[in-house]
Amino acid sequence: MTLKIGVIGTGAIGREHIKRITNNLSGGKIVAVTDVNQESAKSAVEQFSLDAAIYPDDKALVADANVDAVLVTSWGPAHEQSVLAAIEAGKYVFCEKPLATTAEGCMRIVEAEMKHGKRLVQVGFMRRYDSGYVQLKEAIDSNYIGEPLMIRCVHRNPEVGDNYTTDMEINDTLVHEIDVLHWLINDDYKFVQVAFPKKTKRAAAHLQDPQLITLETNSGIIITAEVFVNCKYGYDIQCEVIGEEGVAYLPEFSGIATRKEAKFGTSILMDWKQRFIAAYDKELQDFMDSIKNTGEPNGPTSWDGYIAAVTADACVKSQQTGEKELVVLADKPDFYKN
Ligand code: NAI
Ligand code: NAD
Ligand code: ISE
Repeated sequence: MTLKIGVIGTGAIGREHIKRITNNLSGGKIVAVTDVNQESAKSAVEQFSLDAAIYPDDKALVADANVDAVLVTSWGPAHEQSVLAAIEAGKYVFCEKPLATTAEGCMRIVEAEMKHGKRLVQVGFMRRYDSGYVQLKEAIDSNYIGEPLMIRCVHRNPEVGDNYTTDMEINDTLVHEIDVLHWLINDDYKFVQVAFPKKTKRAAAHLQDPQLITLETNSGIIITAEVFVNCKYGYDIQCEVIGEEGVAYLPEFSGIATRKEAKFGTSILMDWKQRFIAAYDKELQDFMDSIKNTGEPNGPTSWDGYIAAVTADACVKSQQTGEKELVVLADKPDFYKN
């Protein structure tokens, strides 16, 4: 069975996903596209020589009987409407993060999915498919480093555009750590606090960069996460889990090492597209395979999207108050318990 996919949002990651589904993965075919910028939708069809219908908006695309599943890769504030339309039509959805930009929006999606009666939605938290994070999880789950006590992580981008704002350091960037870390340690967040260190001269006037976020879990694990999106030198993701019996590190992205002109070195990537390329492949392959084999997607759920949104909201509140803020989650419905 080939899963026939409609794409909503043919920008940067929309095209990356179209390319991998069309050229690298098996079991899926792009049959429809839309973008608020219709020229972008047309040019994506041309760029990848797709045999795909071009629709004026998400509703028309979702209504196409030929579309089995929807890939939502528009900008964050547009996600909720497209995901709800797909659930209403009983279609599968792979939605890039964030699931919705508010906790209330995520809850509306959770409720719509539960009303539908089976899982339809997978959220694009691809780090859970990255082999480095999978190895870290194995080290924790097998008790190799004992009880985790603290985690230190770093999320650095070389630069961002002018439309990137202070809250996006949380909603757009830290959101990956928010998701992958609670999965890694199987714990939920209780308190968060955001501090603003000295600002880099490279950040736009309106942007507070870097930021230092502290997350405290129910069991008392303390996580410190640095987000620095104008670090200039590269795309750098680090994670160190300090346990009672030892310490585990996320592997560095491996490239060749060189010795030249009295220096020994390896390169650092510049682009998120490359750093998690294998994880993006795996998450989408898993989405298509699990629908084919079990009738439901298997990856991060709408509930994971909700947890990320509630935690991000508390961080954004702390950006404004400077205080430690409580993370208040609703009780997890049985529907999302494995
Ligand atoms: P982008 O700005 O390159 O592309 C977004 C596209 O969506 C644009 O073509 C825009 O015209 C279109 N669009 C916006 N609103 C729309 C609507 N209502 N209906 C249809 N099309 C609409 O953005 P980019 O970088 O591709 O990001 C898209 C999404 O992917 C974001 O949610 C972002 O957070 C996520 N993302 C995830 C990454 C990951 O590592 N998982 C990496 C990069 C982006
Ligand atoms: P982008 O701006 O390059 O592309 C977004 C596209 O969506 C644009 O073409 C825009 O015209 C279109 N669009 C916006 N609103 C729309 C709507 N209502 N209907 C249809 N099209 C609409 O952005 P991007 O970098 O591709 O990011 C897109 C999404 O992917 C974001 O949610 C982002 O957070 C996510 N993202 C995830 C990762 C990741 O590592 N998982 C990386 C990058 C982006
Ligand atoms: C982008 O949207 C992503 O998801 C990338 O993974 C992240 O590193 C970047 O900061 C975001 O803007």
